[in-house]
Amino acid sequence: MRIHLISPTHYLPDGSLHKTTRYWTSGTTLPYLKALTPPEHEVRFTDELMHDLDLAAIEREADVVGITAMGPQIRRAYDLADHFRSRGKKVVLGGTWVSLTPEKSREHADAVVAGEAEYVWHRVLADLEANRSAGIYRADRWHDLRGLPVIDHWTLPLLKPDAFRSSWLYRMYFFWPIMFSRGCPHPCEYCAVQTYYRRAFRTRPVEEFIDEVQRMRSFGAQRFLFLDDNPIGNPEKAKEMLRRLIPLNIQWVSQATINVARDPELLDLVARSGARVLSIGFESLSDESLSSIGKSFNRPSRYAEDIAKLRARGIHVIALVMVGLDGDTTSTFAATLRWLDENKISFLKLFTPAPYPGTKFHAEMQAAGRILGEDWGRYDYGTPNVAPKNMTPQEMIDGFNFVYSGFYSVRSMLRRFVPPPRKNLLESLAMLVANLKVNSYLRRNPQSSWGTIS
Ligand code: B12
Ligand code: SF4
Repeated sequence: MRIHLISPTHYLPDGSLHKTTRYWTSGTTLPYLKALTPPEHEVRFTDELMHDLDLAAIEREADVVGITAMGPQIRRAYDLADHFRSRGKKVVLGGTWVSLTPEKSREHADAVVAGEAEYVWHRVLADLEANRSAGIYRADRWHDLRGLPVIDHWTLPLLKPDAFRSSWLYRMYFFWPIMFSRGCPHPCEYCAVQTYYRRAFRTRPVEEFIDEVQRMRSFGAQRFLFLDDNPIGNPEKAKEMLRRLIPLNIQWVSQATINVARDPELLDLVARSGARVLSIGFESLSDESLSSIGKSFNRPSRYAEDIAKLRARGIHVIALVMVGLDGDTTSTFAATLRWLDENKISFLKLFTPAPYPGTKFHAEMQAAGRILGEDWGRYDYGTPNVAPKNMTPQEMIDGFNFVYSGFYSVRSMLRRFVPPPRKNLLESLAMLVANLKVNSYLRRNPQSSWGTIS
């Protein structure tokens, strides 16, 4: 069969499609699914974030259309699915959001893959080829992440191969995606990852991971993005991997929990293996807020010390912070901004709570009648989708804009970047440029709460 895989983009509030001409990394979902597809099928793919979909060509040439969706892409994914089905194509939906809402997704597709594709994709295709479908396909076990298919990295949908070969700046800008683990063992109640993987956490065999890094090094990859949600979920496995990474002399960025700073051996290995930037879900400075979302392990009283330890090793910290949680009041915003400045956070991503269906947080908010919006296309982290407890939704958005524009003001940048940390000066410069870009975006788009959406 001829298969066309699509990663849709999301709609902007005015109904247009969000597009970009350049991106600093790429997901691997589409080339990975292609590598997983039995060889008798022909596979093409399009990431709509950067490339326009040629609807007519897909209608003409494809037998099956496979669509992935994360976050607010889901609305566009359903629209595309309906479109292609109305043109007689067989449509399969999969990915993070689809896995949270398989029944709803089934209304828009001939087949739905809920969860990992490794054990079911070949069966879906065989069924569709035989003109049948079991509806929702869910593997009966998690994959052990051994012997994963090898992707063709030069086809990464958001990579510009020519720019990578010709431009020093682009080589600094682009982070090659790689994955060490899947899932996360923590219990945060709002988290899609926790719900999707049901808290199962697995790492790839270290040998296979290191082989992949070496393979990628051989074609010039130097800077890597770990796609992992929490690569230190099993600290001992992470240490084993990081020890092997040190001699490969790469630079990497990742998400991780703040626990990365609380284990001296782990922190030392993280720094020596080339970590440059870590995105850390602090979420809140309030113990009450953290306990309301099941993230008490964060312990705000230790944040300052933890961040100082990371910075002392030349690692920049991107803070992920939620606004309007149950322990927050309108005075929380000024305190948060002060804290971000004092701790010299390098970059900030703010989030209004998104009550993803299937999560415990969603169930609680629904039972309390606090869900404000069911338009999943607006689950973009900049829209009030949950009624806050101690403020109005408008106060939450005003507070969001206050923290966001305050953080990306020139005054705050001066406080946070002068003097820069002594190690990894070039990285500090790159972070400063990223701050300046958000500053300029905010001046052009006063509706800044949309600024955090990728
Ligand atoms: C890379 C990435 C991005 C990149 C690149 C995306 C791209 N277009 O290439 C960028 C930075 C742009 C991005 C943006 C966003 N992202 Co994102 N992203 C990821 C990340 C880190 C890795 C994705 C990946 O490549 N995984 C590797 C592949 C192999 O795994 P996979 O996608 O899960 O696919 C497997 C299965 O799910 C399944 N599958 C997936 N799709 C399909 C489709 C079909 C047809 C089939 C059969 C199977 C199938 O098969 C695969 C093999 O088992 C994930 C976290 C994660 N660990 O997965 C978050 C993640 C998916 N993103 C998330 C979110 C929220 C966002 C944003 C909304 C964030 C924001 N505020 O900006 C935006 C949304 C963008 C949009 N346009 O709407 C959430 C999704 C939550 C949810 N409920 O859906 C995740 C889970 C992160 C998180 N911790 O919450 N993202
Ligand atoms: S630590 Fe992060 S990835 Fe893990 S469950 Fe909590 S929010 Fe999700």
